[in-house]
Amino acid sequence: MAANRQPADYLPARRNWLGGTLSVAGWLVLPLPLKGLAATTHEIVISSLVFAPQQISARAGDRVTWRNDDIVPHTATATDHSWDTGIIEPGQQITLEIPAGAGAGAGAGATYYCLYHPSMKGGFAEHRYKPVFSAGLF
Ligand SMILES: [Cu+2]
Repeated sequence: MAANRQPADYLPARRNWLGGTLSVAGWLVLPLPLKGLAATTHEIVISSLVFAPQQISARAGDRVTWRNDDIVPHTATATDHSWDTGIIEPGQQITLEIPAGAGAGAGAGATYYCLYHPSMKGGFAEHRYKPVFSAGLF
């Protein structure tokens, strides 16, 4: 005759099993979204009066480096003048950070140009985070 088991007889075992599963799931699953949110540094090379790549897909918290391989100075200046790298001398590079709280938007701040050579243009495609580059120089 089977024992007349009460719910309390197997409840603790069940709780342990669930607890163990949640604990393992926490280890396996939690780091993945965090890894996906890791900040990226995007490098833009300026050469022959061209920003390359011309469009980048950046997110809030990312860093953007402009490296000037030309023999003349350049800038990366927001079309709406909301941010600016300042003058990037030949052979120099400047890195700016998009603040973690920067909002997404397709505003004029998502495109930029060179103050000295206005035909040089670049922008932030896809996510189109308006890069509110403050004084984040590195
Ligand atoms: Cu220029």
